[in-house]
Amino acid sequence: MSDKRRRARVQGSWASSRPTSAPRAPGGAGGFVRSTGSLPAQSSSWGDDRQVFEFHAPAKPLREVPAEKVIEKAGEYLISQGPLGVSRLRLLPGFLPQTEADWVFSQLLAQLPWAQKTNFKQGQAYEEPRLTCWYGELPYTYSNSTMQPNSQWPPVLRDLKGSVELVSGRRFNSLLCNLYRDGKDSIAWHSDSELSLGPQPTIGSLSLGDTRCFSMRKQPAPEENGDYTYVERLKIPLSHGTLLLMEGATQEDWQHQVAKEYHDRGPRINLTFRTIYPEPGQNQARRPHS
Ligand SMILES: O=C(O)CCC(=O)C(=O)O
Repeated sequence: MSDKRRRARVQGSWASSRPTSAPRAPGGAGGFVRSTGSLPAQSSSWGDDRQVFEFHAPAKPLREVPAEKVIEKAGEYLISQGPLGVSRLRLLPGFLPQTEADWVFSQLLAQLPWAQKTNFKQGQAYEEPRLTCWYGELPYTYSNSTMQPNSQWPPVLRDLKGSVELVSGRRFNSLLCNLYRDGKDSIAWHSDSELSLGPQPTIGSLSLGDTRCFSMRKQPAPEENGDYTYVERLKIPLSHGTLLLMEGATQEDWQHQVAKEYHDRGPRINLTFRTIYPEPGQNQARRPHS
């Protein structure tokens, strides 16, 4: 029986039985059962037919949907450990002090060559629900559409790359910039796992502008057949000037998104520093983003 059906039976599992043989809820699950046992004489104004309810713990624990965890304090977080190794996040709120973050945000908003990229899914074109631009010596392909090489790094982006390299201990050669114009702009569930990023990439993600919620969900085990119902979930509010480093097996073992919101949000820029490797032949995105 499926979990959803078992839960449904537990909720409706009333049964009556004699108190001498311990009654059980049907299906081996827990619940209240009705019995026709006698009550102590002083409280039995209704006679022997008065019903009592007893709780019986489930024989087998029900499967819970794990509660979403919120990460908002500065620190290093080992979010999982599996056959591919450890998945690790490092969160640094205030990585850029407020006045510097304000200045960088206004410069980038006004000066970067923001454009709406067209992606393709099963041969159908669709516009990304955000604006982007790309810096790096190599092209970057995802969702069957390629961002062309662009080596014209503005000095402010070169400086930021240097600062993120210092704190992460990694070198980056590329940068994907995202502009969420308002709360309706978003990025769908995906992982940064294109072949061109190599195995276990470190991604340095710097946020500027309005706070948006960065959500993560664990990849389900193979026996779940792609069902994300019971996977672990994390929520990380990314505020102005915050740096998030994703390291180790995070891209293999987790997905992330920034969902659309239904209340007003101001513009937000996200800079994701990456290292891209040349690929033999065509770059292929393994998982699409929209
Ligand atoms: O905007 C963000 O925080 C996430 C961006 C992202 O997931 C990506 O560029 O792959």
